[in-house]
Amino acid sequence: MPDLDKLYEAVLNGDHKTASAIAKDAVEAGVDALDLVARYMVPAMDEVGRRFECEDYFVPELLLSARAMKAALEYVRPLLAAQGAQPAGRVVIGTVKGDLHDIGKNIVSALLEGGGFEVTDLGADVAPERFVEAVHTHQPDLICLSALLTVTMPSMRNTIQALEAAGVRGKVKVLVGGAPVTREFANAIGADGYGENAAVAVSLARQFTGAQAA
Ligand code: B12
Repeated sequence: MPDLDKLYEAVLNGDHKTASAIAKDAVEAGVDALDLVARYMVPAMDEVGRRFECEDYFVPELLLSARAMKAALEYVRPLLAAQGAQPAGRVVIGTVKGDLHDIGKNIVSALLEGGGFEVTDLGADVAPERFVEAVHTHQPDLICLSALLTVTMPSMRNTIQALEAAGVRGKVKVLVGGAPVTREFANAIGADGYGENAAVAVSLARQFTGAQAA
């Protein structure tokens, strides 16, 4: 069994090779994927954020830690997805325009896949019109919007307005999330739901589609 505290340290220190190796060993040893993410990887990124705030870390360190997180997620993500069962509905997900943060969005996406949803991930920095286009192309039940910057939160409102203008708002439920997003903000912009983490995203998605828990 690998030492999982070293996974926390590897993400914190931006050591992508070690993060990837420990995640691979852990997955092979049968460690629960959600546990790996929730107990070691996300807390490491939280600490990265704390160090960034007090100027112990700068953008290069953020990038290295993000790379280590992604390297570890490569192994964990398929397992999160495999924890699911029946197709429960269709979801289009993306980080809104102007925002490049995609780690949380990727976790939400993987857990939704794990919850049995068919997920179309539009990536990061997604313009409102691309979400509208995706509604036409994929006919999702839900749209999930992620934002990590206070300055990109208005892009969530713009996206909802674009869905309204295109006449497709009534066809989809819109869930929003990301560290600066709050329930009050979600209500104010006319979203259907707000989730503070990926697990909540899955349970809300289930509520909206009437899907049963996997
Ligand atoms: C990693 C990181 C980066 C990386 C991103 C790499 C990547 N590929 O994602 C890089 C280095 C690129 C980066 C850049 C910048 N960053 Co940055 N970054 C972070 C950091 C440290 C971690 C974010 C993260 O991945 N967290 C881990 C994930 C798992 O958490 P999460 O995203 O919150 O997601 C969870 C929930 O929120 C929720 N969720 C997320 N999305 C959704 C969606 C739905 C629908 C639902 C229901 C739930 C949900 O579920 C997720 C899992 O449980 C945060 C600090 C922090 N603690 O948040 C700063 C932070 C977000 N960054 C910040 C800043 C300022 C920047 C820059 C402007 C820095 C600069 N000067 O250039 C740029 C902006 C670039 C851009 N245009 O987007 C600030 C934002 C401040 C603010 N209030 O706006 C933060 C808060 C750091 C700080 N304390 O100052 N950053």
